[in-house]
This record gives sequence, C-alpha cells and structure tokens, in this order.
Amino acid sequence: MSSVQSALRLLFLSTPVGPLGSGLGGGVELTLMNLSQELQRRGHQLQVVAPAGSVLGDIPLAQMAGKLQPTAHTQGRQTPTTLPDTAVLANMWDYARQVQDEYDLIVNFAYDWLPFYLMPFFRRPVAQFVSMGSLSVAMDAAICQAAERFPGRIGVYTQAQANTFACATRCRVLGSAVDLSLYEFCAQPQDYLVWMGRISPEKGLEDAIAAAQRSQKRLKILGKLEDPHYWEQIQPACQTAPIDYLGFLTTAQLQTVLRQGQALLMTPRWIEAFGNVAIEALACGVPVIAYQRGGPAEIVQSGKTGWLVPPDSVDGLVKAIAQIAQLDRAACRQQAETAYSLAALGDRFEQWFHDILQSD
Ligand code: HBI
Repeated sequence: MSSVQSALRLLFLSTPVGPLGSGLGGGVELTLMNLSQELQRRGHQLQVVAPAGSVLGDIPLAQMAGKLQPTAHTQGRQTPTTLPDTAVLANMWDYARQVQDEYDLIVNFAYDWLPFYLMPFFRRPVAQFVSMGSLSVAMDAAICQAAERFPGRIGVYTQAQANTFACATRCRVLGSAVDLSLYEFCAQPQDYLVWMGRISPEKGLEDAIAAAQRSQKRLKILGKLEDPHYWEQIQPACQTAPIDYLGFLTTAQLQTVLRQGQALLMTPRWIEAFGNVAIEALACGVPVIAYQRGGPAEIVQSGKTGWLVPPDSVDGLVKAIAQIAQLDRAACRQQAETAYSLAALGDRFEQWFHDILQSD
C-alpha cells in the first residue's frame, strides 16, 4: 500500500504530439508507463488521457480523437502558441473538465500552453510535470506564472532542467526511473557502441557517428526516425562509418541490443531534461559516455559508471571511448538499482502529490 494515508484518484494527461507507444512522445512515454504502473501497483486509481491509438499496458486509458500538436522542440523561441482546429489537446482537456470531480488530482505531462492556462479554471488541483527545459518565451511564461500562482505544482526531471527556467527554485526535482526487471545485466559486452533517442537535430547523432568512425567501432542506432530531412543530411557520414540503424524498438527488443554494447554514447545539443536512455543503459550494466550538459551530467558518475566529456567535443568522445575498460559494469547496474528504481520514483511522486493535496 502507498506511504500516503489513502489511495489517490489520479487523472494523467499525456503529450498530444503522438499516441503513447508511437515513440513520438520520447521520454514522456516511458515516464508515463513506469509511473502509472508503479502507482497502480501501490493501490492508487488512475486513468491516462491520450491521443487515439495509444497503448499503455493495463493502465486505464481514455483515448481522444483530434489533430496532433506540433512538437515544441522543433519550433523557435519566439514561436506563438498554436492550436490546430479539432486539436486533440483541446479534446483531452475538455474531457478532463467533464470528469474532474471523479479525481483528487489532475497531472499534466504535455509541454504545451493550454494545460497551464486552464489551471485556475478547474475545481480540482492541476499539477504540471514539465518534461523539457526552456524552449520558448510562451512556455517559459506559462510555466513561471504557474509556479508563482500555484506554488509547489511544477515538477521536473532534474535541477539542470529546472535551471533553464527563471523559476528554477520553485520546481520540484522528481528524477526518473526504469522498470529494472525489464533490463538484464550483461557482464561481457560485444565490440560495439550504442546510440538511442529520437533522431532529431537536438540529439546530436552526427557526433556519435563521427566518434565511432574515428574509434573504428561499430555503432548501433536505435530510435524513432522523427526528422527524415536531418537523417538524409547525416547519411554521407554514415556511408563511411560502420553503423546499423535498427529503428524504434520495444523496451524488450532494445535492451537485448543495448545490454551487449560496450557503452552508450549521449550527444545532446540541448539541455536534455533527463535522458532516460542513460538509466536504461545503467540498468543493463552499460556505461554511459555523455556530453557534460543537462540531465546526463547529473546521472553519470564520471570514471565509474561512465565518462562526462566537454559538450560538442568529438575528440572528448573518442578519448572516453578509448578508456571504457576502466569503467565498472556492475557499478552501473548498482547505480540504477539504488537511484532509478520504480519504487524510488513512486515514493518521490507520492510525496509530491501528498504535499500538493495537503496545501490545496
Ligand atoms: N511538443 N508541443 C509539444 N508537446 C509535448 O508534450 C511534447 C513536445 N515535444 C517533445 C515531447 N513532448 C516529448 O518528446 C519530450 O517531452 C520528452
């Protein structure tokens, strides 16, 4: 049973950029799957509202029709808020308005303006889980106004992510987690490196390809091909580098590839809010070689469970790849079990929800 007094009735609203299970929602899909499973296991009642076509294990789902929302991470900082006609985001929140009295707490996981604007229009408290760092003036204003007006209601993955907002000190750092039972430790890796993530410019895949080529190591690439134009752009480098693109795999499939890797390369161009792929790797005993920026910089214990290198330095990646042998695969798994288990995540979110309901 949960550590808070009674079971909570929770309504979670997902990202409107794609159905759950499509990979378009990136790390938020994994967070929603893991958090929902753990809270349901603890006896809380919850329902997840998401675009039609979503799948989320055995978690009760309310699927909404409507046009998907343009992704915020590819727009510019001055981009005005947009809402397509028959927007799925609007339909999701109209549903939430109708059912709100059946729930104790509403939690938004969409990185969009509307859910923030609607907070004072709801009778039930709305909590905001912010899944990326600062991307636009409009969202920064929405997030910091909510932090001001509704203290304690803004949750984030990491302090590095919170620090990208003016209201950094008013954000609740909640971290992330993986279901460790889905990841099998591997002590003896094969001779290849791994890169995982949405294939989109902000993830810096071209640097991982360059580093693998200079290290003469095969690179296996996993993830949703989100930006075909960008993929075309980096193809020339791929012709000469030994790479395999394996597409967007389920967790069960991806961990069979990931666990046998010598290391995971993380090359974020932006402030990665967390970097769930880092804890997926650690859970398999795979060390993480990452640019020292954003979430991964708070996860990797450089010299022990991976290497942190100067941001955007391919030389730094190559140097770290040459020093993989110094890293301890058992320590990687141990770090995941200590800090990134579902139980640890469930405790952090339960406490956050309890604190919100206490102060409501
Ligand atoms: N863009 N507009 C919008 N809304 C989201 O919820 C959103 C997004 N871009 C990316 C994204 N969510 C997730 O992939 C990240 O939060 C992890």
